[in-house]
Amino acid sequence: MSASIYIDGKYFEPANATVSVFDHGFLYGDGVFEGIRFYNKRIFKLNEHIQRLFNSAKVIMLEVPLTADALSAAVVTTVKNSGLADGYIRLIVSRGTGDLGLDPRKCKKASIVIIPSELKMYPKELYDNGISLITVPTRRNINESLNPRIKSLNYLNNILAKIEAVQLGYEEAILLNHDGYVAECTGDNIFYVTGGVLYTPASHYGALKGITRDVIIDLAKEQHITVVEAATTRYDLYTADECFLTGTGAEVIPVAKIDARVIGTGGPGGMTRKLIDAFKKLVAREGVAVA
Ligand code: PXG
Repeated sequence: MSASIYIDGKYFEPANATVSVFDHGFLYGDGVFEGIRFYNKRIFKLNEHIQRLFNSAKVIMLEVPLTADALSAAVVTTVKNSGLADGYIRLIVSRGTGDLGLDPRKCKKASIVIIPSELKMYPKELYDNGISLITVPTRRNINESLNPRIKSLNYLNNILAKIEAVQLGYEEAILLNHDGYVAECTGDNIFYVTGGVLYTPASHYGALKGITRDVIIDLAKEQHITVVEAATTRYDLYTADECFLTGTGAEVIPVAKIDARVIGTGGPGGMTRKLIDAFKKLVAREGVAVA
């Protein structure tokens, strides 16, 4: 790959794209990030990702050293420089370089990193036949300690859940919140269909307000499907007719089994297929052009 990783206004070859060991993103997970996709040289929902990044930064009292417009322009230029037509971008704002103490006042300026990369997805077989999920012991962070709506660099909660799922032989985990309601998966939101109605856990139950989630809600409404952001129990998932996950990485992936219960027919259901179809059409035509 050519020189293509953006760090604080300069571009670096991947091998030379390094940050300080005193960066508080590294020392403490003190920062925020976004994962963004581009399709055919169009960056999907760029403005929404930038807005969510600024919201995350605001909540952790981190000043982003560029305006939203300048940051968007940097993302566009980085994608352009990469030469990739389809791919994935990791946009990171860390508290910046400080000292070994956790006091963020030592970090004089936040640091911005933009990494373009090739697409990465689950294996095709899972899109065709559905993924199997397992509920894991690790609970989602409570809103009052680290609100899951903040897309922070501190992903240990999700990583522990991922480790637990992988050790049990599963690719993805369901995290419950502190009260035992379904929150989301480690890097995806969850939807389910019962009686023709589309449900997803409301974000205050411990879910990131996913951008793909918002897109699916809008696409469903366009198709006159009733969408309910609900309190969700595992019972609701086990007895659903259909279930699928959404996320920038996974896009839309059908769920076949949850905790060894077959969901509906065990393969992608009719509403899931229709929404995947509509999603594919949308990403092909929408997005901020890179050209
Ligand atoms: N929940 C969590 C906890 C996430 O991190 C989503 C839901 C889906 O949100 P979007 O806005 O993407 O529809 C996410 C985001 C990756 C990767 O590399 C993906 C995410 C986070 C970190 C890494 O696949 N997904």
